[in-house]
Amino acid sequence: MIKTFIAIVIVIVLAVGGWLVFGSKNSNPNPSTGSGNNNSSQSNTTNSNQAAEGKINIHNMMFTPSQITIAKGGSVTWTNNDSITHTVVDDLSNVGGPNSGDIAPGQSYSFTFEKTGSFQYHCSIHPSMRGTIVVK
Ligand SMILES: [Cu+2]
Repeated sequence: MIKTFIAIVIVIVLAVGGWLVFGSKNSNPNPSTGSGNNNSSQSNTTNSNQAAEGKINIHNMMFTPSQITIAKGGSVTWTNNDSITHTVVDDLSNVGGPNSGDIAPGQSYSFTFEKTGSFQYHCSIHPSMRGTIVVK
């Protein structure tokens, strides 16, 4: 009787083990499908030029590129590659947009955009220097 019982237990263990393997095989395609969906949404994000982060080069008295689109919650980093000091100041300076203060040559300034919208900014030292950050 004891041997029979042990044999039954072994069969049950094997069956459960097999079910776990079978179950894990079954559950694998679902996460794959899920990540496939994630991949396609990432592709859509790339196609619409929405990046989590943006980089803007300050050079020759210009912000390059002058307009970028980022995703909400993304940050933008301006790097001053000019030989003179510049700033990055939101045109509407009271809405919580970027306000860098002086960015010395070789220095960078980062700002995280938590709200959607179109943020136009300029250099307070050289008002002709202008740029736009679109946050979607
Ligand atoms: Cu400037």
